[in-house]
Amino acid sequence: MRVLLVHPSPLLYSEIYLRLEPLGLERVAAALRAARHDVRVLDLQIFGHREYFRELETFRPDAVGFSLNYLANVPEVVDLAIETKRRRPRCFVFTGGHSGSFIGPELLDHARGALDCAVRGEGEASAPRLLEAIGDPKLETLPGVVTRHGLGPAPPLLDDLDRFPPARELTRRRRKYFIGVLDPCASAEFTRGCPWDCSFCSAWTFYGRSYRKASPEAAAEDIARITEPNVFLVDDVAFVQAEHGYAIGREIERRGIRKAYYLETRCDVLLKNREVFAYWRRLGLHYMFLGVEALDAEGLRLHRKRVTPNENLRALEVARELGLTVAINIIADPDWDERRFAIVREWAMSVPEIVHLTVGTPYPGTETWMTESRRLTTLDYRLFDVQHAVLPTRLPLRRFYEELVKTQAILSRKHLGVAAIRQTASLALGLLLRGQTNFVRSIWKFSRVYNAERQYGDHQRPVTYAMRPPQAPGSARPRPAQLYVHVPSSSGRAGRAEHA
Ligand code: B12
Ligand code: SF4
Repeated sequence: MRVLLVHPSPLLYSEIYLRLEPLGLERVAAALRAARHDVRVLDLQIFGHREYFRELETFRPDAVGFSLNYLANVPEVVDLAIETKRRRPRCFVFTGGHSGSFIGPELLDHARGALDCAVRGEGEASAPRLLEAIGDPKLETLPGVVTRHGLGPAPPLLDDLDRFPPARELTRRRRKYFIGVLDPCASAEFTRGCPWDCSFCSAWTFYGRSYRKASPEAAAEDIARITEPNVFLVDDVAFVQAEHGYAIGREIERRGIRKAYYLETRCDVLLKNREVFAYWRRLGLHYMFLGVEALDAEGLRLHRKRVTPNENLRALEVARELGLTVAINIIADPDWDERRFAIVREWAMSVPEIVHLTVGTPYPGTETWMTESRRLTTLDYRLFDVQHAVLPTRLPLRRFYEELVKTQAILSRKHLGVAAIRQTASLALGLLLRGQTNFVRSIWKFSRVYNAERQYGDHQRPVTYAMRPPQAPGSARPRPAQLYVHVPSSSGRAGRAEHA
């Protein structure tokens, strides 16, 4: 069967700092190829819709699968599904991905028959089974498949993360993938899932709070196959198990691989496993993202981060001692007033780290989605991108955006401004000489993208597809299993028991 897998367009806000390869789609593509399908991947972060329609005509796919990791991409994907069915009525059209897994039935409603199904959870096992079942009523009862007849059983977890290494050869114009000065940059995955349970996050609910590891040999082999000099490790929390981090590192050393790495982890993990991060520093780790989220104990408690402000500060010190460039994230609550923004600005300017500010947003699949008692002020998917306020703001909305953008601009000037550029000038020049323009271009995009008037204006756009709001906002804390997409296997549970 000819299968076209499509990643939707980027959100402008994330494009400033990075653009990354669609690793999930590349893994699904590998599984479909193993089942002898003829697969192509099209990344609309790089190509336009015109290219998509050209693929429809020239490749003539029998099936098109869209990746829906992000809610903000829902309208685009629904529109593309409708147009695909109009042009190729016999083509089987489906979605998969993180956010899509939590809202399958509403996606099918929006598409009014143009989507044949939505796949919940990991795609490696489900997608081949799904394509095999096209035209057979048993499709409706497949694990992880949502059709207009309802939800099939919960999808099982992939038994072995080594099985389908990403089909990176299917993504074109790979020089477009970058994060900051890691330009160009590939992505890789060492582990999947997260043993913690933060209230605002759906990483743990998606994988049923399981935690799985690739074998050190397969992880190193995958890095060896990467041709780019830089690698973004997509693990939710890197090196939760120090031994696993060492084992991969030793395999990488044994193969003589030298790359620059970016990874994301928790402050308490960095404190506990400092030595493994020091080891990776020697292997090429340069940049680290730490989800600090809140500066005060009460904020951390509300997010259920299970760390203290003191641990967060100590972790920043450790990262500095290791010589890592660190970016951290703080969640701005829509309830913030001018004083709260000012406190964060002051703190952020007092530390050398890059500080990002995102807006607290209840997402389907998170605990907050059910427990948040404040009513959503919008049901526009496009505003669920952690850059817009979807809950009532204490300040008038326009003022809130002015404060947000002012804060982001001040924080960005720290690392994207002229003074900082001067420091990175030789680096930027080197990139330009190698024909890599992503980083340098990103510097100029900031004021075009972060603009209070524009963010406020985004709320006035007509809404074609409205989200289904939470059924009982402000309800009691749900049982974790009520939120899960995947029901963890016994090995997944073991991973959690050891490390939570
Ligand atoms: C890397 C990453 C990014 C990259 C995007 C890379 C890319 N082009 O795909 C960047 C940094 C740009 C990014 C940005 C954002 N991200 Co992000 N991101 C991740 C992260 C850490 C890893 C994704 C990944 O590669 N995983 C590994 C691959 C193998 O898994 P996967 O993509 O999920 O794919 C599997 C399944 O989903 C499924 N699947 C996926 N697509 C398809 C398609 C079909 C047809 C099928 C059948 C199956 C299928 O099968 C795959 C294999 O099992 C996840 C957390 C996570 N653990 O997933 C967060 C995550 C997805 N991001 C999140 C968010 C909120 C964002 C942002 C909105 C905010 C932000 N943090 O800046 C932005 C906006 C993104 C945008 N639209 O531009 C949230 C999503 C929350 C939600 N419910 O919507 C997550 C879960 C992080 C979190 N803990 O909250 N992100
Ligand atoms: S530790 Fe990170 S990935 Fe895990 S639940 Fe919390 S925010 Fe999500």
